[in-house]
Amino acid sequence: MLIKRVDSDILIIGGGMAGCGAAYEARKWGKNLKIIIVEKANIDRSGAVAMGLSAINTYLGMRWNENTPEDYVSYVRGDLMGIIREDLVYDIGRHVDSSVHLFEEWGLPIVKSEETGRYTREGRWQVLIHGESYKPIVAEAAKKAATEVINRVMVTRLLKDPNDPNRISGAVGFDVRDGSMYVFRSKAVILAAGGATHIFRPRSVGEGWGRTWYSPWSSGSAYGLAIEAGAKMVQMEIRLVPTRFKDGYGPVGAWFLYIKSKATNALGESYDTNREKLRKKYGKYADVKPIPTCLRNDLMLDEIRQGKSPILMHTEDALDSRDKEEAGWEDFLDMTVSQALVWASQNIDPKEKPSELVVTEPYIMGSHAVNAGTWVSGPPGIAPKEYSWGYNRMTVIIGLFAAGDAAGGAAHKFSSGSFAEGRIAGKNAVRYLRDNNPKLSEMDDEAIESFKSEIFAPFENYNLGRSFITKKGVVSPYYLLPSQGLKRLEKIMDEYSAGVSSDYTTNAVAMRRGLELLDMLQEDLPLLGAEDIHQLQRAWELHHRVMTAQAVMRHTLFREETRWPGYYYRSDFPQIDDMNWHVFVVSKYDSKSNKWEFEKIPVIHIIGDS
Ligand code: SFD
Ligand code: AMP
Repeated sequence: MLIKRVDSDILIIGGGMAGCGAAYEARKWGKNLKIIIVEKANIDRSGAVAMGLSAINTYLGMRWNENTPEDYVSYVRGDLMGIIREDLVYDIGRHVDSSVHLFEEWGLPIVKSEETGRYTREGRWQVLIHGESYKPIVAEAAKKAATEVINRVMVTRLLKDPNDPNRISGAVGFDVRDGSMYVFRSKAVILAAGGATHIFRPRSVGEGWGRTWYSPWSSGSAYGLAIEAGAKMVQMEIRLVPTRFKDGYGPVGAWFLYIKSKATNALGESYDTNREKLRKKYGKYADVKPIPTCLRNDLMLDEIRQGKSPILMHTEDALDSRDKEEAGWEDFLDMTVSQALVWASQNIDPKEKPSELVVTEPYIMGSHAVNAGTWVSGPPGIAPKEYSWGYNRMTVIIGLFAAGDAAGGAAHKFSSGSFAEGRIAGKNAVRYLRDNNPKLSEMDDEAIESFKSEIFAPFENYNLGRSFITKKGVVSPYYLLPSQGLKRLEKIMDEYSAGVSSDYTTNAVAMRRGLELLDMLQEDLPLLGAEDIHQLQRAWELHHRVMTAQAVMRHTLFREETRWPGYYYRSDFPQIDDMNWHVFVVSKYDSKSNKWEFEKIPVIHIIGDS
């Protein structure tokens, strides 16, 4: 077994949008630092932007006086039903435009008006791009900035200083191609390992099981790693349930905002702007503009519950020009090719026929219309003292920073905001190193040996148990295969934590039972078996997903209200309860005692309505 040791000043875990931003900015401020990116795939096409995107969803347009950071905070606060870290959102708002300008400088084609020279707006916050190659373009800059990009290495665990259990000291993982072990020692670590899919059972079944809207390789590592290290987590109860084109999971933003396509129920009635209906149930939240994403779902779910499905997107009425037709196809060919394939394979010409819409299974993320993730310190001068204990974007673990999906509290970052937040984390990691001059921690051979046994235990289990297998090598009384564990996880979350099959609804009794089952699954994780390195990666992805799911279910149980109707409902607390729950739910897991602690932290409004 080859053990590779890598020491660095800054270790960036995950080379997606946030990780690339972190490397770029850390290099700018730390010219001589050793900056390593460790990425489980290949940075050129890794993460949620791997396939490309057709829009940049967060661009304020400050140089043309289109929006201010205050406007942006007001928008994000409205969409999240009031629960955001305004300091973090403001910070992204004031920095995001410059990141988009960098992308353009690096070669990303942004669609522009020939008359004004301005970027063409998809909507108030979004600009259109020809973005099939978005990720390779951004990766190029990160590769130039980093001392080294170590591709195909999955991080399994964060390490802390043996003499200071609240200080980060590195990470361990393994090469997903040759199986060697990696031991990283680093003075600072930036966690940028993306969001989580396949926590909940997807709508897709059978051979399409892997098909989800958010990338299937977003395996919750950012959350699993942080939770096990003892970081505080916030908003893990909120889950993104986006409206999508059925089966191909094509996004709807460009269709609603740019192409101006309309959706109706099966009877041809429009339903998605009915504020009166919302007002009766959710009071003042019905008047937020635009209607919050979760409430748009609520309206759609209402139609479906009344038997008025399918919900139809009337592309046939909207594609009335060559420009719109091209934009419609490019939307999918740039970022969700599967939807174009659904059209081709099902003989759907969008100029002729409407397409079905659905609300998807839930995803755990920190960058779309939700804000799950680590609880991070805010920007000096803006963050109130309750949100400020250290360097900007540092978690409660000293020297551990987070950005993108990994960092909680700030929603609507999308690709550009995640990159911008990575830059903020990168700059502040350099500042932390300069101010504190931390040393690399000692690591003895015994410790490395024990991490090695932990990482490769699924091989051991497989080799010991394989002679007892039944059913053509699939079922063993001595081990659990990763896909079996994943199906178990998805079923538990789907049925007990408000997934699709429980109509996005749960209650305390259901969740307590769900937690019993989740604990049993967790007890079984040391028995995972892996026949090869690929399965070893699946085993560790499952491990991180289960930790993520623990946080999701426990947070959902703790928040006794229905804050985001349309994302999930608590049947035992069906109302929005501002008196008691206009707060953040923050958790901390202690891996030694296997105990979770919860606290309520106030939501402090620092930016007025614009
Ligand atoms: O409209 C480990 N997103 C969109 N953003 C936009 O700006 N415009 C759009 O049009 C967008 N749309 C969209 C989007 C995503 C997807 C999948 C589709 C459509 C189909 C959202 C953005 O993509 C998203 O907000 C950012 O990418 C988030 O950035 P970040 O850095 O937080 O996550 P990442 O890019 O997925 O990167 C994570 C990286 O970590 C790696 N990794 N590496 C080592 N060890 C481990 N254990 C690891 N675990 C993970 C990953 O491989 C990855 O590289 S629309 O539909 O919303
Ligand atoms: P989506 O394609 O659903 O991921 O959305 C892309 C962008 O458009 C995001 O910024 C969404 O918040 C926004 N968006 C999508 N649908 C609507 C809508 N009906 N009204 C307002 N904004 C929307």
